[in-house]
Amino acid sequence: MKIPKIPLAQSIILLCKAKGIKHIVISPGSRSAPLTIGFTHDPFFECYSIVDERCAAFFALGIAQKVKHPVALVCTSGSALLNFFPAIAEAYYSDIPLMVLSADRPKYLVGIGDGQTIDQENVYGNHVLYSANLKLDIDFEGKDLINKKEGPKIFKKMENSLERFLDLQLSVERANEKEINKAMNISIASSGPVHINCPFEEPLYETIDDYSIKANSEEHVGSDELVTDKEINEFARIWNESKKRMILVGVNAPNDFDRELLNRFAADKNTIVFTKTTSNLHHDEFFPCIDKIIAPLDHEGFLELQPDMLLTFGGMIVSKKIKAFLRGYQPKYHWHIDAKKANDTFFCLNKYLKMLPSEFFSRVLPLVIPSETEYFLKWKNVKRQREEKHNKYLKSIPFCDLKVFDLLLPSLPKKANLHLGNSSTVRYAQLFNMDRSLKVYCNRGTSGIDGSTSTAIG
Ligand SMILES: Cc1ncc(C[n+]2csc(CCOP(=O)(O)OP(=O)(O)O)c2C)c(N)n1
Repeated sequence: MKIPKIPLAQSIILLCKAKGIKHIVISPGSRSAPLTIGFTHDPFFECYSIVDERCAAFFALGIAQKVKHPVALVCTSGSALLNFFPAIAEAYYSDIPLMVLSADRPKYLVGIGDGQTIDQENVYGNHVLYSANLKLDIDFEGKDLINKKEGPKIFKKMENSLERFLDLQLSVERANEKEINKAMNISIASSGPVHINCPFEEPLYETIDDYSIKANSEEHVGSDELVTDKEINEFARIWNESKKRMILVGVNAPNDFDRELLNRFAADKNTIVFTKTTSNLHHDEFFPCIDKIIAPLDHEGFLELQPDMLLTFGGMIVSKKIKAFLRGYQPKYHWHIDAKKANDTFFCLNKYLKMLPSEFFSRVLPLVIPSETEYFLKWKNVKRQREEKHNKYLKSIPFCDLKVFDLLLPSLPKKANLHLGNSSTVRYAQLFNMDRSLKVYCNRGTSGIDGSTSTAIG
C-alpha cells in the first residue's frame, strides 16, 4: 500500500479510519497530494474525484445528509477552499456533518508573494463548529540527515541532536493529533461542518510502504447537561392546561425520529400537528399542507387558529405564511426541543429544552392527559374542505407549473430519495400530500438556489 511520507497526512488518514469517516470527496491539486495519495490507495475509503470545488462540496453534503456521518472534502491551497463555502454554510445551518481538509503552504510562504496562497486559517469564521489550524511537521527529511550526522543547521551543534529533533517532531504530532481528534469529534457529536487546515512542505508526492507513525483516536467528552424532571413536568402542566395546542415540525431527516412516539402524542385528537414535506413525518391526523390551511384565513380565522401553546422541533420552516401568522398571532407559550440549538423564529420563545425530540416525547407522554378538543375537530374539518377544493381546482386548470407537480409526484418510484430544489419547487411540493415512502430532502439551511443538483447526486 502507498502511504504518504508526510506524518501529518498519515495522522489525518489514520484518524479518519479510526472514526469511520470513509467517504472522501477529492478536488485537484498538488499541495493536497499527500492526502489524495493516502486516501486513494487505501481500500477502506470510498473516494470521489470532483474537479469543481463548489460542486464537490455540495456533492459531499448530499452524501452526509444520507449517511449522517462526516464526509471529508480534500482540496489544495488558495481559492479552492473558498469555493466550498456555500455548502459549508448550508451544512452549518442544516446540521450536516462535513469536514474540510484544506492543504496549505507552510506559514513562512504565506503573505510573501508565493503563488496560490491565501490566509486559510479560520477562513470559514462563524460558519463552522471548529477550525483546527495544524502545525507543519518539523523537517522530517532532516531526520535522515541527522542519522547521517549532517543534520539541519539548527540541530547541528546541539548535544543529542537526534533525540531533541525527534522530541520536537513528536510534540508536533501529538498537538496535531489532539486538534484533529477534537475537530472530528465535534463534527460527529454536534453534526456540523468543521475545518482542518493542513500545512504541507515539499516534497509532496513521496510515499512509503507502511505508516511511520501511530495516531490515537480520542473519545468525545460530551457535556452532562440534562433536562430535569421539573422542566418536563412544567411542560406537561402547561400543555394539559392549554386548550389550543399546536406542534410545528421543521426540516427533519428521514428516519431521524421515532414516529410512533409522536403518533401517540397526537392520537389524542387535541393537537394540531403541522408538518412539511421536508419533515418526513406522516399521520392521517397531521396537517401536512400548512399553506393550504392558512392562506385563505382572515383576522377572525387567525384568531381561532392562534395556539395557546406551541411546541416546535426540527430545522428551518419553509412556509412564509406560517411564520407571518405565528409572529402576528403569537402563542402564550412557545417551547422548542432540539439537541443543539433553538431559533426564536416567532419572537416569542419561552423555553428551549436541549434534548432529542424522541427523548422528550418518551418522557412527556406518560404525563399527558388524553382529551379531544373542539380546536382540533374544527381544523380537521377545515383540512377536509381545503382538500376537496384543491382537488376540484386541479381538475379545472390547464397545463401549468402546479399541474406538473400534480402529475409528477404520484409517478415517483416508491421509497425514492427526493431532493427538492429551492425555491418554487419546495413550495409547490408543500401543497401536495406526498407518498409516505419517499425520503424528502431540500437545502433549507440557507435556501440557496445553488448546489441542489450536486447535493441530489451526492
Ligand atoms: C445562491 C442564491 N442566489 C440567489 C438566491 C435568491 N433567489 C431565490 S429564488 C431565486 C430565483 C430562482 O429561480 P429558479 O431557479 O428558476 O427557480 P424557481 O423560479 O422555480 O423558484 C433567486 C435568484 C438564492 N436563494 N440563492
